This record gives sequence, C-alpha cells and structure tokens, in this order.
Amino acid sequence: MATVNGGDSAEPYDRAKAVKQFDESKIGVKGIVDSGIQKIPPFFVHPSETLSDLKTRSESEIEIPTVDLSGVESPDCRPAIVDQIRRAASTLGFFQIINHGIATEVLDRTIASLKAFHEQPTESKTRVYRREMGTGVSFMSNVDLYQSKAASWRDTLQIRLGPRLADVDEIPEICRDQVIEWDRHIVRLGEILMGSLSEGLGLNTETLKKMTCYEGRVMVGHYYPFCPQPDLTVGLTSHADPGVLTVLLQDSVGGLQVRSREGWLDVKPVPGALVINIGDLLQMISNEEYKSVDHRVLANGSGEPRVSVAVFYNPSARENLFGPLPELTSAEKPARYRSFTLNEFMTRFFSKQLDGKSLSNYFRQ
Ligand SMILES: O=C(O)CCC(=O)C(=O)O
Repeated sequence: MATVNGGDSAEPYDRAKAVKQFDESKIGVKGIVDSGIQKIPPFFVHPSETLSDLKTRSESEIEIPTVDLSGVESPDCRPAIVDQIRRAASTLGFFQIINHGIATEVLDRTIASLKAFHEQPTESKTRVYRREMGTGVSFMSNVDLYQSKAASWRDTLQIRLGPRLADVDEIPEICRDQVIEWDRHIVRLGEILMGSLSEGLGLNTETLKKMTCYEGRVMVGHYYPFCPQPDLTVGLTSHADPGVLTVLLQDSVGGLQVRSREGWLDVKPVPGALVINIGDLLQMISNEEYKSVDHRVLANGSGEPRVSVAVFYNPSARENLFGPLPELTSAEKPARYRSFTLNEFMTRFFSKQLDGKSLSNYFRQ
C-alpha cells in the first residue's frame, strides 16, 4: 500500500490514494517531518521542468526596492514616496516597506504566534483541519492539494479577516489576539498603500478605497518545515496573487523569490520590513500600469522552520463589475481586459491549481 511516509512498497504507487490518505491524516507536512522521514513522499516530487528551473537564480545585483514610508502623510515627502511606490509597482511588482508604523515587537509577536500554532501537537490543530472556509478558519496543507500535479512542502492556517472577521471562537486561541491585532494594523496600512497606489496612477487618493479594495482580507500563516530533499520539491509553486494587493511578513529564514527579466530574484528578509506585491486584480484595474508578478518559495533546506504571514486584500463588493478604469484607457491604450464580477473571478481561481499562469489571462481582450 502507498503510505504517507514513503510509497516504498511492492505495489504500484497510487498517487490519488496517497494524497487522500495524507489529507485525511490531518498531520500536515510538519507531521510527516516529525515522523522522522529521510525521503519525501513521492506525491511531493515536482516535475523535472519545475526542478530544473529551481536553480535558475538571477546573477544580477538587482534588489527588490525598499521604500521608506516615514513622512508618507506629510505633503513635503509624499510625492517622492508615491513615485517610488509607482515605479516599483510598474516594474517588478514587488517592493519592501520600512518605517511603516508597525512596531518590531508586533511583527515578532505575530510571527511567533503563528509559529506556535503550527508547532502545537497535531491533536490541537486537527479541530480546524478543513478545506471549507464556512467558519472563516481553515488549517490545511496545500490549498490546491487535489488540483496540483505535485504537492508543496508547507502547511497553512487561513483566516478570514474582513469584511467580516471569522467566528472568533474558531480562531485558534494560541494566535487569536495576535491575529485580531494584526488586522488592525493591516487595515491602516491598506489605506496608506492603496491611497499611494491610487495617486501613483494619477487618480484621486480614495479611488481604490471607494472600490472596497481593502475590505475583503484573508490571512494565511504559512509554515515551511525543514525539507530533507529540497531539490525535489518546492515550498510554494510559482504563482501570481489573484487579489488587489498582498502584504507579507516573513521571518529571517528566506526562500521567497520573484520572477524578473533577469531570472529569479531573492526577496531577502530585511529586519522590520514588510513585502508588498501587486495582485492580478490591480494589474487589470490599472490597465497594466501596475504588474502582478509570479513568485515562489523554495523548499526549506535550512535547520529552522520558515514562517510567513500574508494578507491578501480583495474588494468586498463581489457583484460589482471590475475591469480597467476608464480614466486609464485611451485610444492609444485601449482596455486590455473585459469586465467581470469578483464572484466570476474567484470561481476561476479556485478551479485551478497554483500553476504560475496568471488569472488575468482569462479576462484579456
Ligand atoms: O511565504 C511566502 O513568502 C510567500 C507566500 C505567498 O506567496 C502566498 O501565500 O501567496
């Protein structure tokens, strides 16, 4: 019989069965590691084209830009900051921010509380191990476990923050206060970032806010345990984020990479910084002024587990039509996408694997 741990048996390997068995065991990747395996189960092994691309790191010295937000509310400093954000959003689609107003202790506490969740005994986590988001809380391994060709080496706790917070009692107590506190900071930061991004497009500061762009918020607390064969799998497959904008808090382990013209670039952990990236929806709303760029996380071969906390901002008005803003289209630059509702958009997202093919392609005209 194919086993979660190995698949070393005389019988032919039944991948679908092994995946189901792993999911039903609810132990996550961390549980597999804790069982003491030396080889990863075969359903985590990625196709050779993915594996050969893992080595293609850019040799260039290009760094993800870091934008210092101090003075973002001051009329003297704001234009320069907006311009730096606009340039980063229009090129790499990624930047880091420092002096964003969130104290280092809050960043550290947030990472520590999510790490503590994942490092509890399995029995304490299985209560919330599920793939449905009805309660707004789900702990699972690989959101696309049943759609993807190969699984990735990470577990995730997903929590809906807005427009309506998940059932508070469902949020694991070990990280509950911290998650709620994190959302307060994320709402304030969303307002600053979306205001600056709106201005960078030559629009009114409030444009993205009025489109409800930071009201829908989903948080994922990823845990990337040590992987004994990091050359055979990934932590997170290459993908572009579907929403408007993502704010990512990462610890000091590293492994996040962004696709650029020069090859894959490391997003090096900068103490106290947050990583920001543009999602597909903002690329489409901005008629491609801003870029939603593929990124991935390498499997963690270091001795320490890696923890990251991403919040995805999405509009809450799911029945409204979204598409390139008329102010950003012209005879020279006609609308590159058709309009769609967020319901249509999200249905597409959940029917596909995270495969590096941007969702924006489905709406291109
Ligand atoms: O863990 C990371 O650094 C990246 C997470 C990410 O890209 C995602 O959750 O979509």
